[in-house]
Amino acid sequence: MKKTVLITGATSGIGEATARAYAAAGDNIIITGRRGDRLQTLKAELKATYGVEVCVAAFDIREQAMCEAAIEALPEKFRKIDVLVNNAGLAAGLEHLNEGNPADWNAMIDTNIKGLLYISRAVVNLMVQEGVRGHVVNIGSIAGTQVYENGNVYCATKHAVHALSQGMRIDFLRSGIRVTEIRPGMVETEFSIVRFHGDKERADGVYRGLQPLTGADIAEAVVWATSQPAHVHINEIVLTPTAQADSFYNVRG
Ligand code: NDP
Ligand code: 8X3
Repeated sequence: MKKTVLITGATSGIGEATARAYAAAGDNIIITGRRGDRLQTLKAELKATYGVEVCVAAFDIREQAMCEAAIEALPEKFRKIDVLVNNAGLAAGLEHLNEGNPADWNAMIDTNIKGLLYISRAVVNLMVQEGVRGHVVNIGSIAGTQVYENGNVYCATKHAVHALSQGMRIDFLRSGIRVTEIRPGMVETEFSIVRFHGDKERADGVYRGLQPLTGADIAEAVVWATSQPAHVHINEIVLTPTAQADSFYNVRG
């Protein structure tokens, strides 16, 4: 059956690939992110290619009022949201804690934790109000259970996503809302460019000598997890490139 899916952070990487995957499956989508021009381009492409309905909501997920206003303003035909994909997020900086930039910490904490909370609260309340037994997918990370040198605050935010996913699974039990945490290792997106504040060469070095995952690999897992029969609850999926075992071990050719 056709679903309505809201994906945060659909302007690039995993979120954009997830929007494409749901549209390809014939589902209607709500795509969000700050870069409205990219969202409009994606909307035009997906409507033309797959004939699905696409709603664009451009806002900064760090602003609670903007999150609530965006959900309140959804047109009638997009209000029965079956799936929320909490994907918007970032790493900013990679240095020892005492050398870290508090502006980077705030960006990560405000986006990866607080933004996820604001949008989840608004969307889950709408699911309950509309009588939808929905599904929340949180994009966590292998950094949600492991901490590597210089990863400090980013890893802490993904540990928080891991804890919140468990908490949501308990709190939404009676509403019949399922919660899946998808926890990738290395995925080549704009992630490292953002982490290194636009230094593309340094970002490329992260993936040199191994084949990383793609946004499409993660999207496939998201769509699969949300396509299971009503009695099946996929709690968690951990995906790494074949050349990566965990946050510490990988092989490069
Ligand atoms: P990208 O940088 O390619 O995409 C990040 C997305 O998040 C963009 O669409 C961006 O949109 C959105 N976003 C960031 N900040 C905000 C904000 N303040 N308000 C609204 N949207 C925002 O990276 P990925 O696709 O790799 O990252 C997606 C998720 O996957 C993140 O949560 C990341 O932590 C997680 N992840 C990534 C891994 C990787 O190796 N790439 C591995 C494990 C997890 P815009 O800038 O237009 O606002
Ligand atoms: C992103 C992957 O290894 O940079 O969550 O933490 S990593």
